[in-house]
Amino acid sequence: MTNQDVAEKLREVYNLMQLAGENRFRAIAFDRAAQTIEGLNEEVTKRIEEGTLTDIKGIGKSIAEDIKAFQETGTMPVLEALKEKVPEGLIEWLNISGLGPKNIAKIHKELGITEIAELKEACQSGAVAALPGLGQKSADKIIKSIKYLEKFGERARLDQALEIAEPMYKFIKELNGVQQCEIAGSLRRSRETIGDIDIIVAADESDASTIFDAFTGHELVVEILGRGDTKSSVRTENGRQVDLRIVKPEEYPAALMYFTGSKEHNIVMRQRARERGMALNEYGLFELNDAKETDFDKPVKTSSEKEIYQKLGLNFVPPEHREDRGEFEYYTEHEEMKLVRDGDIKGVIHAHSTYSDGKYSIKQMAEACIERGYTYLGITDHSRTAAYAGGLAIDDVKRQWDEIDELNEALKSDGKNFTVFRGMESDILSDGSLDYPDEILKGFDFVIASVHSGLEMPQDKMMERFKHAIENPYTTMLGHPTGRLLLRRDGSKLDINKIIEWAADAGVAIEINASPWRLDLDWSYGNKAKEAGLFTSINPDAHSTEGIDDIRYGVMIARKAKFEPARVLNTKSADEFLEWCRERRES
Ligand code: DGT
Ligand code: CA
Ligand code: CA
Ligand code: ZN
Repeated sequence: MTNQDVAEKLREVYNLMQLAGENRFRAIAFDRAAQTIEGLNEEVTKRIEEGTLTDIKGIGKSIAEDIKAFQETGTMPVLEALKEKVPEGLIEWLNISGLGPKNIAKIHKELGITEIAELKEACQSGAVAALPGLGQKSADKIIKSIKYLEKFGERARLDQALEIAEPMYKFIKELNGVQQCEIAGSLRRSRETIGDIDIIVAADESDASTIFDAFTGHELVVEILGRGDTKSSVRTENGRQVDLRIVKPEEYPAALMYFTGSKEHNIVMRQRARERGMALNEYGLFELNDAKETDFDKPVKTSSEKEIYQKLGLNFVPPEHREDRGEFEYYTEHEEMKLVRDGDIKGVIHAHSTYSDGKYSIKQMAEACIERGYTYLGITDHSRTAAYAGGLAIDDVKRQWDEIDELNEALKSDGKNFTVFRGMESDILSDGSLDYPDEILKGFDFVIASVHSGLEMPQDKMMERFKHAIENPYTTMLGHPTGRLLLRRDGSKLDINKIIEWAADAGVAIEINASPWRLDLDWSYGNKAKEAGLFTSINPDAHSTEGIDDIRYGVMIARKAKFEPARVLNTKSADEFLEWCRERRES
């Protein structure tokens, strides 16, 4: 039973409770508990053994019992009871944008249907429109949302979201009447996947209408989903939804904070305001009246997010850290956290060439790195077992080493300050060993050890496998630890907290694979990594020259995971990087 398993179960309870129309606050408690368990720096099973489950904030006695029951029986009584009430198919309806749990329950009860396909039919036949409180407009909206779901799925990868958000943001920022503008929501928080894109604008009311006209008329917009006085939503070419909100200039700081989220962060912020005799909402910070209600006539003047934080006893919390994962403790005491930035990255580690499944030669990859201002490249083609990806036989490895040596000579005589390192992305074989004999491994400057097959092994086997790989003195870092592909395939079952401990103890780094498909190591292990002193390397896993630019997504995730430049290997100079790899091997 992993923390992820527990969190998923609790979230299932949350979803079913909403559909069953149970008390909202009771339902939310399960969602909060799921979130807490996901963020735990140790295994929940250990807490059960020690009997300290209820010491965790947000885990009350009753949810603790549910978790224990799950461990013992594989399910929870509360879940079983809900399953009697709510058919499974309905849960998927929650993904239909604009259809809330109340209406889902109503449609299900009145029409006796449970599948999305049935819902679509019922909308088309007029059955949904005939229900009290719904109507033709709602039915049409539901159909549109279902079609959208069928085509694009519910969430986007970071690259897909940025591809729309960045041009939109640049466009809106320059419009007449726009005084301030920022991307908010999950994208501002650098989440690994994005539901919809939220943009906030500060403008005078008299300018709102022309700003909305320009927004809905943008060339990327294919459909206008809604338009009001303060909010407008559109669907764009690649299927993503963008919400634009226009607020009064004085409301902007609070609105930006509110719509940046996360929901969990906002809940704590509102609580902190209450404790200090104030109220915080999307319109601003206000004093309370004698009846302890928000006094909208008495705003507490704040002109930036930073000032709101200060009024609530905190230093500025960077958007990446607004997840209720320890930021309140940290930013009470500290002015800031030193976080890695794009400009800190000096070298490109983890790149493939035509030797295995890359599109370009080593020389072309090196030139692309030089163009981008980097000073070294660690070429890491696949190892021999990865035959499907053109893994290198020992002869190929030796040929590649010669080519790298020659290339370095040529670079030097051209007066270029650039080094290519002999790297390898070695498969971790099923028993945890690396893919070449020691005398070959010895010849690499560094080795990334990754699992590419047998990702589905049971957790205990998988853990043994990783343990073995970490113990190997030639392993410099682990590659994409879970092997997940975002929105497509779950990763291996692993106790990542334990792997972080082992790796940090052994002086092995764990990469943040910067491909927007992976973003693995996941940011949510940032607290654990920091506590353990784990090193990372922000690696594009580039299979082409353009792939090198994925580093930016990795930097976003590394910041969210609280990595300072000193714990990121490729912020080092080429010499320092090599030195670090050697020390690890010799220790
Ligand atoms: P997403 O779009 O699913 O990737 O995630 P977000 O975080 O962008 O969520 P979204 O677009 O639904 O809402 C944007 C922000 O607005 C969210 O992070 C926090 C705030 N917000 C929205 N609904 C609520 C709510 O019911 N309660 C609170 N406290 N905040 C909310
Ligand atoms: Ca959003
Ligand atoms: Ca939104
Ligand atoms: Zn790779």
